[in-house]
Amino acid sequence: MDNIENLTSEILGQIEKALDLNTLEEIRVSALGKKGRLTEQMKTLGSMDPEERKTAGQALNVAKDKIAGAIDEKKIALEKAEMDKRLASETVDVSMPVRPKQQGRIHPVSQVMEEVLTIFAQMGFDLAEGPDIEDDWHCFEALNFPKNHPARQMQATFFMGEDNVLRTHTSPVQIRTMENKKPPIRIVAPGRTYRCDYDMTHTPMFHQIEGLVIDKSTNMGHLKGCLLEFMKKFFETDDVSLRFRPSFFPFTEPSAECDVGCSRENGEFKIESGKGWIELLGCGMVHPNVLKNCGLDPDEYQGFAFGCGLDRFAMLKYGIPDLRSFFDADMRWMKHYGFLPLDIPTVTSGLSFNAGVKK
Ligand code: 2NM
Repeated sequence: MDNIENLTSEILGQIEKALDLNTLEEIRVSALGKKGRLTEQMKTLGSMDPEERKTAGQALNVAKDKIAGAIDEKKIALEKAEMDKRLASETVDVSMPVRPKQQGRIHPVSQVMEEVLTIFAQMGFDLAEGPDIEDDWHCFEALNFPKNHPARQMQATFFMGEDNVLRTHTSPVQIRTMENKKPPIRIVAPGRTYRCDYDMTHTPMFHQIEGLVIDKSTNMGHLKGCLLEFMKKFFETDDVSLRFRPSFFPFTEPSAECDVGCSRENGEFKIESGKGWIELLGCGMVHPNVLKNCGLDPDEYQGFAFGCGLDRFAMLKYGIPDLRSFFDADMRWMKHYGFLPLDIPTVTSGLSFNAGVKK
């Protein structure tokens, strides 16, 4: 008996001192496992006489319960300690900065591209894209350019071998769309365009966006409403007036140039009605020849198209004077005119809520 009590207190002592769950499990196996010290004691009961077996059996059962109970208690305590330790090591300091100070910036053209696409997407336009290298058919012929048109000449267009050119506008994307899709069509085609030109307001690569809407009764009223809606959203003011002047493009008839009301006071340029005008884009009703070239019947379908330079929109909205600086990759310029990567434009937040914020 003495034996069992000694053994019990020895094992309880070990349990008490156990520092982790593995050690505790080892103690349990060595005491209560198949070959454990208490289990071995149980095996000796068979050889005892009945009286002795009864007392020894009871004592062993009491010892087993005590040890099992102590192990369970210790296990809970150790598990809690381990969890506390893990929680302490995994805490997050919510007052720490999310990330180091941003160095990179979003280019004003990318910013304006996002803004413009966000607005047109909300107005129900699909996005259409096409290749930068085009063939003569999609870039000129299908668009009703006469063979001798100056835009086709060497000094205006970059030629890429026999039949291929760098697209001079994104209109080929509209041609491809009309060739492949039955109206109703409502798309915008943004992208890089190329012309042999370089000064304050022209770079050999620039960005355009063109729009195209084709249906059975689409008319110039729709064009005007569409552009007015767009200008209000883009320039973030309701005080927008538009003026349409007759113009000429081979691919539209009638054609118009669209001006938007603006003021230039104290060196500040502002979009508002009733003062001056600035030319913003070209537009018109798609020429019947263009519709025919794309396999559409001009007696069944008609529609409007417009096109404008995104770089120009960026210059006007964010007050950037020289177009050439757009493509200098000058980090100081980017720090001044660029946008922070996490400020993504949405129509509801005000597209340029981050403009002018100190960075
Ligand atoms: C402009 C001005 C006016 C235009 C026309 C077409 C097409 F393919 F439908 F005929 N695409 N884009 C267009 C019309 C482009 O840019 C100044």
